[in-house]
Amino acid sequence: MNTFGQLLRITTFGESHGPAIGCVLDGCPPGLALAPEDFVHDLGRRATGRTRHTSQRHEADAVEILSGVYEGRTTGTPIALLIRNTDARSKDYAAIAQQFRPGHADYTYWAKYGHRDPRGGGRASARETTMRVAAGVVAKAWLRAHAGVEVRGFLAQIGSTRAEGFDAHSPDWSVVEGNPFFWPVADDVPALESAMDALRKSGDSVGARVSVIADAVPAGWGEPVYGKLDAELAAALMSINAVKGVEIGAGFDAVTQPGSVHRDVMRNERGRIEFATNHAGGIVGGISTGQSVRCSIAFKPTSSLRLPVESIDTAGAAVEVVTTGRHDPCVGIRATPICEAMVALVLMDQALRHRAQCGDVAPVDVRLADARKP
Ligand code: EPS
Repeated sequence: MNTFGQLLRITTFGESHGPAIGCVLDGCPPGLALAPEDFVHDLGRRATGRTRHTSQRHEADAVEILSGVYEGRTTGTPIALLIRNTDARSKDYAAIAQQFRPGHADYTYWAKYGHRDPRGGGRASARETTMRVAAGVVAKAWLRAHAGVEVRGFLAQIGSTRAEGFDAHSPDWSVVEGNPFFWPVADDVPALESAMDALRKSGDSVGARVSVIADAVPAGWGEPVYGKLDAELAAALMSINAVKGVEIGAGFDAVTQPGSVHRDVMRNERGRIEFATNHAGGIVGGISTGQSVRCSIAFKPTSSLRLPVESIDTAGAAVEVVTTGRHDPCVGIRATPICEAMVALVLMDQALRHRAQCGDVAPVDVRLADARKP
């Protein structure tokens, strides 16, 4: 299962220390403008080695478009993208090749396959997320051109520090993009930098929570039973390495909200449907409501630590594991563009499916607007 999506199918391939990583996107409609430069911004937001707060592996992450684009536009044939790995340091992994890092996929890959590439985490490495972001660039561009949809995210929490005192439904995106953490409150950034410096020196790691908002999603995207929009978002987001939880809208807070609070009251504002709140996260019955689609994603603390820990090796012998690779003290810090990409890919797939089934049916809000206008 290295492929997901239905009308838009994404396959990623490659290992962290192999010659290259890549993806194939099948099902993108023709005519979308696409050039290698379009990938630079989002890949740079995700990349290692751009600030002192992430892994210091330096990869250019330059995308080669191998197919599916002619004279700067997609042709409707599979889009193949490739990035060559240039800064792998495989000797860092020699000592732990037969050992299991607690909390890492080392053990489960070995238990399942018996034979694995341990260098840089192999296929279980965060390096794999590069191609999700590359594919997401295409989805974001199509969503913007097709429906004016914007998918953006921010970091809502690092460890026990929560972002507070800002509009979580509509953050100031220039603040989010203006610091190395995608943090929505500018005044907090100096303290976060100090905390991350101290954490890095300690050798330990923390988790984080990312929030993603997709604005201008029209009503009607999603499937009512199997293939619900929220179910597919949750599956796609849970497929990102290190993700341990996904919430849609109010998420687990819905447990304590009375129904009278949780329901998002609707009214007709001069022919347009408006909702007083968005506890549903823009999805009801598996189908988008026309409000912003909102989700939150929990990342566990990085499992590769230079702090020694007792474990076992592939022969079952007790060992002390020390990891010497170039690791992130908090993988969640550069996860915002990864989560945005997964949301965009799911939305584009659902948009294509909606168009395939209902493309010749007028949008409900237009009919309502016409019916209620004086
Ligand atoms: C990773 C381990 C490190 C990170 C890597 C993810 O690999 P290495 O030890 O080879 O530097 O640098 O992240 C990336 C290379 C990337 O592009 O995200 C891991 O175990 O997940």
